[in-house]
Amino acid sequence: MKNLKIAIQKSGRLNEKSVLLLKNCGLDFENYKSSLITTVANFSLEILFLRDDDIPGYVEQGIADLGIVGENVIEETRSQVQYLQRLGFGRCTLKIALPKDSPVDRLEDLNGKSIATSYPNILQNFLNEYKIKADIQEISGSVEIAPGLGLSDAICDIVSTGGTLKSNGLKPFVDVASSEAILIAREGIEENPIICELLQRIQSVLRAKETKYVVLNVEKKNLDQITELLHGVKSPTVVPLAEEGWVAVHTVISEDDFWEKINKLKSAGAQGIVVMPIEKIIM
Ligand code: PRT
Ligand code: ZN
Repeated sequence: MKNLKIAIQKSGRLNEKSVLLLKNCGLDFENYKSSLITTVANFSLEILFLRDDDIPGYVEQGIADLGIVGENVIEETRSQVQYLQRLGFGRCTLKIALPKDSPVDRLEDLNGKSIATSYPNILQNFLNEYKIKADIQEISGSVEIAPGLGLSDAICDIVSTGGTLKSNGLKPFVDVASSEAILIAREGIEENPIICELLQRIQSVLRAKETKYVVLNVEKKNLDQITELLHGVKSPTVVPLAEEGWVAVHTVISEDDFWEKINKLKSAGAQGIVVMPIEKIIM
């Protein structure tokens, strides 16, 4: 059978986490910085290393079967691809930002103003939705310096920590879109058994990342209260301890409400709580 191809970013913000995700799925490959393509030794897959902007187009045209790329790039290129899985990294927000002393106060104040961006399509959709007529200045990089140069009244750019806006005398004004890395596939290929297998592995890695393995000791008289607080993969495993009247409880806790749950367990009498990372959860 012909190998499938997955396109990931060659270098940049998504490269390292894309490579790590695939390696955590048990795929054995060399991450050659210099080559465009590498073969996975133990899975029917080749990896293409590309500029992120090219990935949705390659997948749409079927040059690659799968891709890992930011939602912002997929939406901007308006590519017809399937969203297979949100991957939880590369999170950022596309925002309109203004110079600190800008008179713009409400969204309508953007009428007649110019906005510099590398995301003209997403921005145009947003402005259409709110019936705002602004002048979009498309520039390919360093968007944040446009207002200072007198090129525009505002910018629309990716923000993650907000540090870049701040150091350029800009303030966030409104969120246009949020984004994270997405596993995409070309239309009609989702049923392929190799893709199903890879997707299952990816989902088990993602599930494991969202959870922690917890072992704690508790006196038997407090066990009911503890098990009530825990709803793990199934019910918790309870093992007797050498000390009479005590048990060890093994369970899985989600990352979301982790500290809240740990504090409740402590209040309910849990002691010697050990927390461990989980590599994979196979359902
Ligand atoms: O070379 P190639 O074309 O492949 O990469 P690139 O330079 O176009 O993209 P890259 O590597 O910078 O980003 C890849 C993807 O990461 C983006 O498409 C987003 O989906 C996602 N991402 C997450 C970000 C950021 N966070 C981010 N902070 N992409 C860009 N930024 C930039 C932003 O443009 C701005 O200049 O970081 C600056 C703002 O960051 P803060 O932290 O100061 O707010
Ligand atoms: Zn790019």
